[in-house]
Amino acid sequence: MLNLEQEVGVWDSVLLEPLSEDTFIANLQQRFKRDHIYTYIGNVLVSVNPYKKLALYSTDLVETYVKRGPFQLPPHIYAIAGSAYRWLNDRNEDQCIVVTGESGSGKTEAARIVLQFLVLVSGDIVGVKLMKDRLVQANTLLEAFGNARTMKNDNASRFGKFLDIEFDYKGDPVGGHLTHYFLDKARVTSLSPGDRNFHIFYQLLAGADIHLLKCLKLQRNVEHYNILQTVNNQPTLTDDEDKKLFVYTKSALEVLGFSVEDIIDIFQVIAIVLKLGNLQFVPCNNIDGTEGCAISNEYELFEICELLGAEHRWLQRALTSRQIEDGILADLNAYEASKIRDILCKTLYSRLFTWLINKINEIIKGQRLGKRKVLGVLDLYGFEVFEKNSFEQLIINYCNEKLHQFITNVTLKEEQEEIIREGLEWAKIEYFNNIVICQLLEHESHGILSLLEESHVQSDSCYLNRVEQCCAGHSYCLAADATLPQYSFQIRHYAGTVTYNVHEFLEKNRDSLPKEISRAMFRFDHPLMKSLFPEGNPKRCTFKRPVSKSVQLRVSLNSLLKSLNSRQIHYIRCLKPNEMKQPRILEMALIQHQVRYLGLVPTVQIWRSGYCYRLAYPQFLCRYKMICGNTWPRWRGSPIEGVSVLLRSLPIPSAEFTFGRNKLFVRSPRTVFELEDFRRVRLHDLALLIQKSWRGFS
Ligand code: AOV
Ligand code: MG
Repeated sequence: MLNLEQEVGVWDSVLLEPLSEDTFIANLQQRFKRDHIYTYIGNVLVSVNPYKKLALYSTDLVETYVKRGPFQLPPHIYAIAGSAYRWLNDRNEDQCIVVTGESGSGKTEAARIVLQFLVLVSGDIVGVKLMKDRLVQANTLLEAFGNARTMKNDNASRFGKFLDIEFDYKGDPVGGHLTHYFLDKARVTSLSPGDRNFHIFYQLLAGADIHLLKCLKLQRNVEHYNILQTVNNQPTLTDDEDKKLFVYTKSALEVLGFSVEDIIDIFQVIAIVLKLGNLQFVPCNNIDGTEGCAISNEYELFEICELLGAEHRWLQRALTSRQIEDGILADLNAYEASKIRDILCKTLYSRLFTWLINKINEIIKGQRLGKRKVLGVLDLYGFEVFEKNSFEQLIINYCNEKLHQFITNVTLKEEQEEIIREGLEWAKIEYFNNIVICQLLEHESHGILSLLEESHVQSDSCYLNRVEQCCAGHSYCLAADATLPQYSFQIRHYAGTVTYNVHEFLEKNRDSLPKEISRAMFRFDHPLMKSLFPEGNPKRCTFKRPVSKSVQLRVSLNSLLKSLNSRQIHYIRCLKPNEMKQPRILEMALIQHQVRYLGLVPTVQIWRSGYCYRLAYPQFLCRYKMICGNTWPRWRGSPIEGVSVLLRSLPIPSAEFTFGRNKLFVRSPRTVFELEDFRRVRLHDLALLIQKSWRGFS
C-alpha cells in the first residue's frame, strides 16, 4: 500500500543534494528496496520494474490522486495519467503519454495502468461504459495476438502500439484509434532458443474445448506443431495459464462485438497456420528429369483445405510450383517449396493481425460529433539485443533510436535552446545526441536502411558489401572487420552495441508474396481469406509491388513523431532492474547503463535549473487575467506588464516565475495546476453570478 507519511529517499530527483549519477542511482535503489518503484524528475516519471505484484493500484488510490491533484502525493503513475487527463480537460489540448525503456522494463504494464486509470476517472453512462470496456478488451486481444515470450521478456510486445483515446467535453472516452507498427512476424516460423511463438497459438491449444479443437482439426499437444518447437523448449507459462488466458481472449472478442462466425474464422486461420507449418516437402524427379517436390504428410494439406472448403490441388500447386509465363508452370524443389510455405504462414498471420486491428478500429471509432480531444498512449517495443540479431531487431532498434532522438530533442536540446533564445541565464548542459546514429541508419543515399532499397542490391551478400562500402568508417558502425562473425555488421546504438546478421534481410524487407499464393488463397470459399488476400482476385488486373517494410515503417514513424509535436507530452521512463526477471534484485551496473543512455542525469540538471511550462505573454493574459484579485488586471503598455500586475496579485511566490523575452516561464507543474484551480473557481463563481442575475431578470 502506498504510505503517504513514510517516504524513502527523495520523491523528486530534482531535490537531490548533491546531484550526481551516484546519488541519483542510490536514491532509486533506496526507494526500490522499499517497493517505492516510482520517482520523479520534475514531471517525468521514472519507474523501476518490481517484477512482483505490488498493492499500488486500486480504485481508492485513483480517487486519492484525483482529489489531491497530481504531484502533491508520492510519485505514482496515476499522477502522470492524472496530469495528462487534467491538461486535456482544463486546457483542451491533445495529450500523449510516451512510455520508453528497454525490453522488459515495464512499458506495456505502464500503458495498461494508464488505461485503467482513465477508465476509473471517467463517467459511467451506458455508451461511455461500453466504449471503455471495448478499449480495455482491445488491449487484451492485442496482447494475445501481438505478444510473445522472448529471452528478455515473457510478455514481449512484438509490435509497436499507439492508442489514441478520444474524449468528449465532459472528459469521457467516446472513441479511439489504434495504430500499429511493424509486427515481428518472422517468429511465426522461426523461433530462437527459449522463445515462444505468439501467445494465441498456445492459448488456443490449451483452452479450446474438445468440440472446438475437433472443428478446427487440431490436436491439443504443442509438440505436434513444428512452428511451436524451439531448440530449448522450456515453457514458463503452464498450460493452465494459457487456458485461463484463452478465456480472456475469447471474452475480449465477444465484448468487442466480433460475431460467432468471425471468431470461428479467426481461430481457423490460426489452425491453418499451425497445420501449414507442419507440411513437409520431399524431393521427387519429374518425367522430364527436372527436380520437383511432393508433400509427404498430405493429410495436413487435406485438412487445411477442408477447413477452407476447397479443392486441395489449388493449394498444393501454389505451394510446389511457380508460374514462369502465362499458363506455364515450373516445379519448385523441396527447399524452395518450404520457403514458400513459411512465407505463407507469416503472411497469413500478419494479415490476420492487421485485419484484427482494422476491425477493432471500426468498433472503437467514435461518432464524429463536434471537436474531440485526444489522449494517446505510446508503447513501442523496447531496445533489444540477443545473441543472434536479425532484420527485426534492426527495425525495433531503429524505432527506439528515433523515439530517443525525439525525446532528446524536446527535453534536452530545444528546451535549452529556447531558454537561451529567451535571454534567460543558462549554463549549457551536455548530453549525447543520437542524431548521428539516426543518420547512419536513414541517410537518403547511404543509410543502412536506405541501402536495402537500392535496385542493384539483389542478395544479402551484395547488401552487406554496400554497408561495408558506405558505412565501414563510421564511428558508430563496424563492418568489414575481422573481429565480426561472418555475414554481419555492428551498430553502436544509443543503448548498446548490436551485431546484425544479414541473412534474409532483403527478403524480409521486400516482403513480397508469390501471386500464385494470393490467387490460391483468394479462390478458397472462406470469407476471411478473400479479405486477407484481395490482390488474389483475378478481376484485379495488376499486381503492385508492395512498399518495403523499412520504407513503410519510416513513413509511419515520421507521421507519428510529427503528430506528437503538436501535443503536450508526458514521459514515463521505465528501467529494468535485472536480466533474470526476478523481484528484489537491482543490478547496479544495469541500472547505471540505462540511466546513462536515457540521459536521466542531464534531465535532472535541466529540471533543477529549468522550467516545466512556458507561455507567450498575450496567451498567458488571455487565459488567466480573470483570476487577478477581484478585477481584471489594470495596466498600461505591453502584455508583459499586464502579466507582471497579474502575478503580483496572486498568492504564489515570485520565484516560481521567470520573465523571458516573449514568454513567461513557470518552474513547477504544481504552480500550473494552482493557476488552473484559481481559474476553475473563478469560472464557477462567474457562472453562479450570471445565473443569479438571470433569475433577477425573470
Ligand atoms: P516492456 O513492455 O517494457 O517490454 P512489460 O511491460 O511487458 O515490459 O513488463 C515485463 C514484465 O515485468 C511484466 O510481464 C510483469 O511481469 C513485470 N512488470 C512490469 N511492470 C510491472 C509493475 N508495475 N508491477 C508488477 N510487475 C510488473 V517489450 O514489450 O519486451 O519492450 O518488446
Ligand atoms: Mg511491451
